Amino acid sequence: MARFPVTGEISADADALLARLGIADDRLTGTREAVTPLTGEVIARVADMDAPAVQDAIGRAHSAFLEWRMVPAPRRGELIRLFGEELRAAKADLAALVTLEAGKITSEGLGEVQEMIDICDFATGLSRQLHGLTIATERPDHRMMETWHPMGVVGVISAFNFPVAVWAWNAALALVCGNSVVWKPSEKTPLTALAVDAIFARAAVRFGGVPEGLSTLVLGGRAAGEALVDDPRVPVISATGSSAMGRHVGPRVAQRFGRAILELGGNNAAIVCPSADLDLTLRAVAFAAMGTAGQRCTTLRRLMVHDSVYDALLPRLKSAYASVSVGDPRAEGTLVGPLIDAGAFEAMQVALEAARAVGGVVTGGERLGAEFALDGYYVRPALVEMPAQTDTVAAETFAPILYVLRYSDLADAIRLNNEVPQGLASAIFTTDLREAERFLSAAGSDCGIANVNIGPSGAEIGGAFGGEKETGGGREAGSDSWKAYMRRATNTINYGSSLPLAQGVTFDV
Ligand code: UN1
Repeated sequence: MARFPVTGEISADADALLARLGIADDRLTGTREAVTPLTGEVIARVADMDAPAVQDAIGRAHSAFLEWRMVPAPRRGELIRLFGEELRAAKADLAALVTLEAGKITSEGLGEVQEMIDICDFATGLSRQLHGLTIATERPDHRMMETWHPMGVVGVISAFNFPVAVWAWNAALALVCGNSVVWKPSEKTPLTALAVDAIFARAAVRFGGVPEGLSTLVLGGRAAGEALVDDPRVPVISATGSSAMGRHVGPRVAQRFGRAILELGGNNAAIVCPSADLDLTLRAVAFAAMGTAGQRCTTLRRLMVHDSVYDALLPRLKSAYASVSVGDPRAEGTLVGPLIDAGAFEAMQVALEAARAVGGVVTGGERLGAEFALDGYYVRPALVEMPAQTDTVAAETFAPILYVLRYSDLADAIRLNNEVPQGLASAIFTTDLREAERFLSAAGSDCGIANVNIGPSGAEIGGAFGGEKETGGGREAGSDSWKAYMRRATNTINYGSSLPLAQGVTFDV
């Protein structure tokens, strides 16, 4: 039996958590309301920063960078190692706050904090591996090499749905690379950001102190974000959010020749082939499409099912949708918590209506539990059988809607996979080697993430994370994503006493 939180029951829990996480009282005053999606009640108030205050923070971050860049990288790694330790100690409380502020179920809240810990471990090791190449030169008595240097202040703009992990992917790498960080979190999730700021401060004390302003938090709305995006003292802006947001941020950063790392919308698909293991497929689809209440950028939004397995898979999928437990994300057994707010619920209803208007057959999608949590938006995830990939299917709606399409030829399914504006994550379910390899080939999925027999969401941090087209092209987290936070200098050294010029040019004065 699903349980829904009752309006009024969250505030006391939230107060205790905020105190345990060490957020100073003076940071919990102001006019911006921090709202829990569990019930819609206000659980705290915080202060917005205006543009001059953001500029001041950037000035301090810039000064911090000038010192920090001279600290040896492995020593910088030690700060991140300590931060990882502090995160381990605070894991349960921070995860509980993620649940209260973003509505994630307990296991996913814990997973999000684990993702922060993982990137800290990765970045600590990386701090001893910021390698450049040594390159063969064409000139005698010369040596050529490359050196990687920090960029400066890295601005991080993050979204509500991963309120702390996305910052951590960026900040852990940026800091070991020798940069300072200014973080503008979503205005929907200021409390988790304040908690992380307090946890980081504890690591900084154990480290023996860090330059003032090395990692700063700027709370606020659009004005605060724009002040960060437009400031020439911020050479790198890493922004996670909608493609609409990226369309503003990208050109503004480019205008001043800054570097943007964009991680924007996804409209992720999976293809279910005739040979697919349907038990495994069902579980993978359920997590990828309904997990995080459909509010991951990697959420599975489109499912292309081969004609030959459609009738075997669809009824099972429908019963999983009908029975998945929706409700209080803190309660054991709940798999789907609330949407972030009324706006998300309305966008979901608009998309479902548009799908119906073009022949989509919708199951689910209705609001649940409104009699308990007046302003908590709980929905039954929606499964929509679509006759074709219409405009509604091609748009990302940040809600648990899975559009299902039939296909008969793999070439068509791959075409559908690619025929949307976004290019983040994708998957194929098959036990046929040829199909799997074709999907992963240059003529296969055009996404930054392409998986076999795993859903499109839930990537681990060891790989580079991001995607193409309207997803923005940025890469974060593992592999060599660190290079985006550094500048490369090519160094040529002449240790001889003549001056041979490259390309055989002579210039004798
Ligand atoms: C996001 O939704 O912005 O791959 C990030 C995943 C997570 C990260 C999602 N590791 O689903």
